[in-house]
Amino acid sequence: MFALWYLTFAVDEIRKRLVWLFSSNKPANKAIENKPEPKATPAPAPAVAPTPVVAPKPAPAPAPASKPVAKPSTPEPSPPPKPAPAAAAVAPATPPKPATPAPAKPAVPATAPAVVAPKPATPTPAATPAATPPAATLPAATLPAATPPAATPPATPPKAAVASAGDKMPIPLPKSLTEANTNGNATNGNGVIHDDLDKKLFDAQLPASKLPKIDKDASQSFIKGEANAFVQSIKEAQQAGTRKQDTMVDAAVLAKLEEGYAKLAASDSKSLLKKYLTKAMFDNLKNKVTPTFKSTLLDVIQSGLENHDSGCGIYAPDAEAYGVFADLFDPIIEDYHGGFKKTDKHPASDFGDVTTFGNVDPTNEYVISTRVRCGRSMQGYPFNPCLTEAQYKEMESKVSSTLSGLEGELKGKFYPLTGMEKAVQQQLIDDHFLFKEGDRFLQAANACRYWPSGRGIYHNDNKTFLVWCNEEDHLRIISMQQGGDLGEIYRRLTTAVNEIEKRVPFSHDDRLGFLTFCPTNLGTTIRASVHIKVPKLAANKAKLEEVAGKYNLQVRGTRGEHTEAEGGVYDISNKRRMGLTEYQAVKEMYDGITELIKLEKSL
Ligand code: ADP
Ligand code: DAR
Repeated sequence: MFALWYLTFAVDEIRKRLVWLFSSNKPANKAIENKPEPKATPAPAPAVAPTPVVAPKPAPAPAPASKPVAKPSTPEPSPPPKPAPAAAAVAPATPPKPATPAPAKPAVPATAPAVVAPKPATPTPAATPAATPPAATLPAATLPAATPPAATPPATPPKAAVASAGDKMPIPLPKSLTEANTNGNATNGNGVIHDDLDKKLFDAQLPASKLPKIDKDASQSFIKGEANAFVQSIKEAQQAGTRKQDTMVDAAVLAKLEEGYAKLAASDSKSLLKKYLTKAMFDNLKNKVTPTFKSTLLDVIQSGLENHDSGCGIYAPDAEAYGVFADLFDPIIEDYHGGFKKTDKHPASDFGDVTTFGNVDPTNEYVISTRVRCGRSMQGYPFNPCLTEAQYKEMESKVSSTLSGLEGELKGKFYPLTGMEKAVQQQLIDDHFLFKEGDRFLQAANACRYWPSGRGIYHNDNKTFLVWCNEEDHLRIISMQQGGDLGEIYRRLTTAVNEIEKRVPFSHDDRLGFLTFCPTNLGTTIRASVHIKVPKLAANKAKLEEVAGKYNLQVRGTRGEHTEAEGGVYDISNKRRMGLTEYQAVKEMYDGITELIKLEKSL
């Protein structure tokens, strides 16, 4: 009789343990704060410990045989923990993300393009980053596809994951998972000391003579069955834990994503973002973060969510985003760059024979000015949304000192935007030498924080060679002059890029080429443009765009993207920058403009 009672009691105890151990009401891991709190250091992904299993409140020892106790009911699952406090809504001017250059490139699953996270070229003496958490706790984005992380909870789980006292598990864990505190009391894995009664119960032992005689065979098969069930439950917990690691995006970010996506879906936007971000893709990407800077899908698409008139609508907050969010970047890149597939590889840099280009308008009838620029990202630094004010200033200082070494026609001076007289600044903008301020697309992409800190322009005396610092890209290297002498302008640019690359290592990806903030500028990053008047062709803007499109040319307003032509002056340039060399991109512009001028003459 007693044996049956004890067996029932034992089964019930084990069942209770299993119920508690895997009840879903245990406290979840604290979601990683994506924004807006600045992170102290660009920690490698924080230790996302599996939900720590709180060591149990020792089960009451079976009462002495003489006093059968009432059958304990299955314990009520502990009350659901309070949801983690939602981070403040992501505001455009969110404070910085991590403070120091990205650490060495974290592993990225083979399926993603091997985007090279910028390697610190000369790493600044950063605060010692937190010890890299065991691989098993890195977010899924950097975990090899298969193995779920080990279920072994850390000896001292992070504070945020510590269950509250009310969640004490009523079932003793193996000793290995509990830690005795200094005064010898039994404690749970979080150092919570049981009260005295628990201790007495925990220490109470039945005398051997009182232990029930149990049918060995029955107990063996029972224990085997329970043990298998227990192991299965552990495996399920592991899978659940792995799944949880994908869910590392803050509730406020998710809410903003859902709201923005719904509005975009309902809009008549013609952006590439709307064209390619399907609901299924959105749901698949919305919980992902980049391993080093924990950039989210919101960081990638917020500009396009806020500006439905975007042409593209997305930016890469850091280099790893091109890999983590490749499902979205790849089709947009393919569409924008005229067919650069995710299996394609950008060719090696080749500026070709710079003497082959002449003047696109030798009689100076149509072309007012010609400009060739390329973008560069400095190794060791993420893109705008992840930069701190200190990094902006550090980069400005490096650019200024690097360029101060240039000689000959490239010799010039760096002019920080900070402190620049408004009249001087406006004149430079009006003369098309300096970038404009307040670009709403860049603002929505978090590219204008701390403005004007770290921003500036370098130029030679003639303003035919200029370098923008930290506008949209870390650097824009520009060669320009009045008239249509593309050959001279291109030669000057090529010389400048080669000179600067001797002094500054730039972020370059084996598949994507030179990395930039906007995917429309990847690869060669070259835009060769003319300011041109073609009044007959422009009489019908749609016709002008149609003809230009045949030559892979892009027609824009006088001040570039999203601006109108002033006095009939259009900015016409090569559209694609990937899947061809620098030389080929400029040739595409040279040939197309030559054809447009021929056509204008023929009308
Ligand atoms: P993005 O490609 O990032 O849109 P651009 O490199 O086209 O920016 O630079 C845009 C700025 O360069 C605008 O201020 C525009 O007026 C100026 N610009 C572009 N092409 C020319 C040109 N051929 N002559 C003079 N200014 C130009
Ligand atoms: N506002 C962005 C610009 C895309 C291309 N131009 C750049 N990167 N300067 C858009 O999506 O329209």
